[in-house]
Amino acid sequence: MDFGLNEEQLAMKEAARDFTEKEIIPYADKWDEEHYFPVEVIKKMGELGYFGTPIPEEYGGTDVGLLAQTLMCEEIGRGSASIRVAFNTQCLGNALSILRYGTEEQKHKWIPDLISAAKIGCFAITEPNAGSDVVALKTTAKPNGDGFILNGCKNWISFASRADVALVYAYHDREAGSKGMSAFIVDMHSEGVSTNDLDKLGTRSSPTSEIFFEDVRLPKDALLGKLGDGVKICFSSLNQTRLCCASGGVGLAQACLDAAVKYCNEREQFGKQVGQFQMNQELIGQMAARIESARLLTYRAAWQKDQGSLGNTLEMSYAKYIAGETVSFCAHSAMKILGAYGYSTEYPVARYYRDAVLYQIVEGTANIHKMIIALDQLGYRKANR
Ligand code: GRA
Repeated sequence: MDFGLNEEQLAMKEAARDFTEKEIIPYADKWDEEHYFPVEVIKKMGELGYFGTPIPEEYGGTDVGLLAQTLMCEEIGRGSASIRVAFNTQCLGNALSILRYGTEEQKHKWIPDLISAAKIGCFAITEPNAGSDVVALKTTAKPNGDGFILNGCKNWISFASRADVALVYAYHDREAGSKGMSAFIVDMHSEGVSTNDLDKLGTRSSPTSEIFFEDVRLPKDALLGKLGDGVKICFSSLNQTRLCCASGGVGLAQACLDAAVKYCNEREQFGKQVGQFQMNQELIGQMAARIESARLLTYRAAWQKDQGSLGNTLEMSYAKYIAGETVSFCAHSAMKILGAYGYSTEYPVARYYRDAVLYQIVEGTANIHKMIIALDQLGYRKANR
């Protein structure tokens, strides 16, 4: 067992930390307050190669793996939970799925532009009546002549209103049950596509939208994989995007701990630093131990993927679940330690608190991950398949 990171991984983590300190942290509260989506920062990250680490060089990537990306995602997530989402929209939910299931033509057409962020991506699974229950989605892509006609409505889609391309899951044949679902690469500038931004508690500098598809004509080569591969592509893609969520959660939890430690060492009450009080020490001790557990689970899941186990749903659920619980605990603890300074919008802890909740909701809620784990433990359904 080797817990060390290699030089390349350490250098990438360091570079992302530096980028976060200079390009994100000084502005993140203002962006959040103004609901501003800093697409120029995402494009810079693309140019720096942040999104191409699991992608072979022939498609513009660096092929250094998913653990390297996880380390960078953690650092970016420490600065902004909103910008962290770009690892999913540019790489894990889109480029990586096209790499695994696309034709040579599709790979060359879409992957380089997604990982360089020349084109902004999004992936559209969720619908008003299909959240945890993915196969309940209603969007259809009916075969028509040489292509398909897409109709339906998606909900809670990150970056949709700014996206150039979307990976959309829809039924080509409703009668065929889960075998009737397919995945489509959709040009978001096509006629019949419209979006509407939704307001939300946190991650306010990352747009989240509804998408409406009204008789959108899709060419034959919009189909990713084979007809009927939608469920397989969707769940295997979610198994990669959950990595970004887990590492983003670890990063934000670390930001909460950093803010709490700084405050404990600065603030004095009753004649001593507040870090001297055991009730605060109890919180700091718990935060640090929980973050380290979540981090190790997340790195292990990433490492397994780099060894070829992209279907590690069980280990991914451990990591995503624990990271979500940890960041929520840490945000709440930081708020307790900072008191009014945490509650004030002048300091980032209020933003951390609002953003932290997201990690128990997206990419499979905490309950969904507990269910995946429990069904596996009980022997009812194996998680890794
Ligand atoms: O038997 P079958 O041939 O019909 O196949 C079923 C099942 O075997 C079918 O899907 C198959 N399947 C899988 N196949 C491969 C299920 N899980 C997997 C898998 N891991 N690999 C339909 O199954 P079902 O009966 O509907 O579901 P289930 O098997 O009971 O699984 C349910 C479950 C709850 C686990 C699943 O639906 C699930 O994971 N739901 C959570 C959905 C989710 O994570 N949504 C996230 C949306 S995207 C998002 O949050 C973006 C955020 C952006 C950001 O901030 O990062």
